[in-house]
Amino acid sequence: LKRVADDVRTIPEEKVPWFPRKIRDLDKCNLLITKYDPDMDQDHPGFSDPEYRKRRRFIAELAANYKQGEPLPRVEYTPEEVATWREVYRTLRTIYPDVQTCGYGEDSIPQLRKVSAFLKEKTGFQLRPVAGLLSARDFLASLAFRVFQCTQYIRHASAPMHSPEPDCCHELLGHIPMLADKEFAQFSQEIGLATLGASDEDIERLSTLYWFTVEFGLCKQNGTVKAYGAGLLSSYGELIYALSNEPEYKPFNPEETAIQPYQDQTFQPVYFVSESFEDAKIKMRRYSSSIQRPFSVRYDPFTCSLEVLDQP
Ligand code: NLE
Ligand code: FE2
Repeated sequence: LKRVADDVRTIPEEKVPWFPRKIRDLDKCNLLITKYDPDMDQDHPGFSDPEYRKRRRFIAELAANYKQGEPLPRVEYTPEEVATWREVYRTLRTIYPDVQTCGYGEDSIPQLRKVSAFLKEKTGFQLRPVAGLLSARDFLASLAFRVFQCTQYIRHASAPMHSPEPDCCHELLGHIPMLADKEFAQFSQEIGLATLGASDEDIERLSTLYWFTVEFGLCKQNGTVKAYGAGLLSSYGELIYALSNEPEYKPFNPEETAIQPYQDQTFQPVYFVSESFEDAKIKMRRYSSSIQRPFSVRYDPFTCSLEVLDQP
């Protein structure tokens, strides 16, 4: 209640949803969506595997107790978990031979602490552990601070080629290589900044845009359609399918893309293709600046906090 009162005081007249102002406020951006939790979802491949569920709870605890600025928790992965990683890693490497640093290889799952340090040097992004799928508002808000909320558990061994929920294979093989790219890091942060204090409707549209770009985006490179979305880069099954002639392709256009219905259960029936990544970035920026907010925000990298400027 106090939080709300403070916000109303600094931004008069309008009721703006609470949003983090300092990087430490991300400790409060932890609203989990449990629809794919192995304890809740009967269709989860781990639902009837008590060992898996116990392991998930243990790793979720580490994330739940994490406070911004602490060293990232280390997980000692079991041989079975490493075997799942190996299978995902090996299969993907047959279709994209990308050389990785910071502990990537088929024999061990990279630790978030090392990966976060690597990213920080590359693009200023850093990781924080998260217990599972987050609400769009909380997840996207962290991007404004160049913080990526990263799961640490691994998918169930019985379904290595596609998982409907994020897991460490998805984060490490899908998101991290993209977040190590300066242009892409900027793109991600800008989406995050656009969501701060936005209405529920705007959050819905921005998270749909996030879905069809950062997660499932395609773009042209020298006339060929390529995948850059993390949800594709981490799923052998969907990556092959997305680049086949089965799904429908539509040109990326934020106004239209933002209202495209989507599901996150299985492969996407529709993908959006941009002319180039640069083009996606320009269009996205234009879209974000058209969203009405009674204030504007600027990220101050020196203090890791936001400057909020009232705009009557
Ligand atoms: N389907 C992806 C995978 O199997 O890696 C994860 C998507 C998370 C949004
Ligand atoms: Fe993701």
